[in-house]
Amino acid sequence: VGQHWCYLSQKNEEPSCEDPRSWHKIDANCKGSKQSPINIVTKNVIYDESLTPLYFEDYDVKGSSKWKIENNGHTVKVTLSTSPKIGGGGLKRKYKAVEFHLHWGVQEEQLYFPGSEHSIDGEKQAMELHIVHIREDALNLTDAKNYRDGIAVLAFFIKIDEENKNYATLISELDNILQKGLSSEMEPLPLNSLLPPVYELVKYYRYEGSLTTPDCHETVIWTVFEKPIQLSLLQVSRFSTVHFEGNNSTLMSENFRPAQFLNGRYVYWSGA
Ligand code: B30
Ligand code: ZN
Repeated sequence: VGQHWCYLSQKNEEPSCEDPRSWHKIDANCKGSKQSPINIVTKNVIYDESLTPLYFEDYDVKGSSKWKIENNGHTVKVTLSTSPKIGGGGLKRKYKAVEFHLHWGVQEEQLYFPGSEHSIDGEKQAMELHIVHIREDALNLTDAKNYRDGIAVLAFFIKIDEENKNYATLISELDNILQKGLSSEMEPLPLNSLLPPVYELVKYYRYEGSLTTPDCHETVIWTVFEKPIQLSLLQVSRFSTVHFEGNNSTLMSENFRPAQFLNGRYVYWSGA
């Protein structure tokens, strides 16, 4: 069995790594029947009136302890120092946010090839932000995996549009984590400052899936919001200045898993 997993964009540099087509060799979960991400086909979604607006608790609180931003070799990940919470929206319990990270595409000349993980009617967006939440009573992600309803990820599309000044601090930190294993302490932000305004978050899709990287753990409660976050092309392109490995390695780009089969699952929609 190969030693570690990678994205397709890393194969040139590391021909022996396991790309998404062979992640099942790393962990059999990855060939399960409830995998993520998926392409959401809007004509097939089921309107569900129980999918009321989520509530966001302490998402507006700027903690006093620093956030840890790191390059872990497959994404840029920020570990939170406070525990903003979500509930409602058809969730049967409260969940606390532990980290967020992003997935993105690649820029060639003035063109940006989208790198979101989820897509809607086959359309991908430039990037995707994942806020990873675990059950309130779970100690960490590993502990949360012991429960069938242990993990809830909020997914936000990022679309190229106007500059978003609320991302300036985060993006300026990228210079400190250009190589795998590097991390930096950053000034915390209110989490909601990175998201569209809450009244724009009433329309979302809900389905049961998995983590999108090995171990591809099922089950994860996915919430995919319709309203995208907006960043400028310059801001989006800054994420690809970090490397997958060392200084001379491939630039981190196209760090997404392709869409997985639905295998009879339903996707629910909160409605207009
Ligand atoms: S995602 O939101 O489905 N993309 C993990 C969390 C969320 C997603 C995928 C994976 C996760 O925490 N995985 C296990 C831990 N990772 C740790 C890490 O931060 O770096 C271990 C690993 O992959 O094997 Cu790399
Ligand atoms: Zn993710």
